[in-house]
Amino acid sequence: MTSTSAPVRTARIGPVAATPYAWPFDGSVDTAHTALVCIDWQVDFCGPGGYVDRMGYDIGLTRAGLPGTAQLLELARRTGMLVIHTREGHAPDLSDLPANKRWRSAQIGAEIGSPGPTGRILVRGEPGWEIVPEVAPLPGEVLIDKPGKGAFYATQLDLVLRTRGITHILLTGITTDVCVHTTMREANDRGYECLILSDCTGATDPDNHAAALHMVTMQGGVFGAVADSNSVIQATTWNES
Ligand code: C5J
Repeated sequence: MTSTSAPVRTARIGPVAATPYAWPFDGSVDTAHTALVCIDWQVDFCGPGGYVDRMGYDIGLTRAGLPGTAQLLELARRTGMLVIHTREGHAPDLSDLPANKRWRSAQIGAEIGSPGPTGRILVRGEPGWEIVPEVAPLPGEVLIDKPGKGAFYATQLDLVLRTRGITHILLTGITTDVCVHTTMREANDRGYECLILSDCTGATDPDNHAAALHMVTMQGGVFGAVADSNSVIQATTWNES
């Protein structure tokens, strides 16, 4: 049987103009070994009536990274990168919701599991848990459902990355200082070479966004490096076919 789908032409990324070093550390990487990880672009974190909105934070801040992420998604799909989307959420019976996480969310008036304008907050299958249309997954892209902040904890992410031969990771998503940072730290400890995209992320507090990016640049790039989406696009060149 012959396949009807044309093979995707791959490209190389790097060196990317990044801080504190030109990314990646090893000069460049084939897109076949690179994953674009899109973290928690869910209504609950950037849509009206969702969790972040219910806590009283400005969803304009968490939505700020959507155009840059859409731009990188287009690049990733065109050049054969592995595209991974994550979703934070809990089982409808809340059996995977730690009591302290539930209690804290109640303190700020947005108890996880309680009903609201976008369904039950942070519950799998509810409208608020879905990824927003601007960066929605395409059929065949990997979806990782996680109960916590880091995308490696209690998920199959590491297995998926290793099975697909991924060594380098581009990080987008929300929020910069919480789920994106936790995931970047987890990935870095596992040996993945990480780049966080400043214009493809956002936090509920602008100073926290800036501080989270700044932290990455310490110690020669303690968790990897920081760049923007245009720098990645400019540093991408097609492989000879
Ligand atoms: C938070 C996340 N902030 N996706 N989750 O609770 O960053």
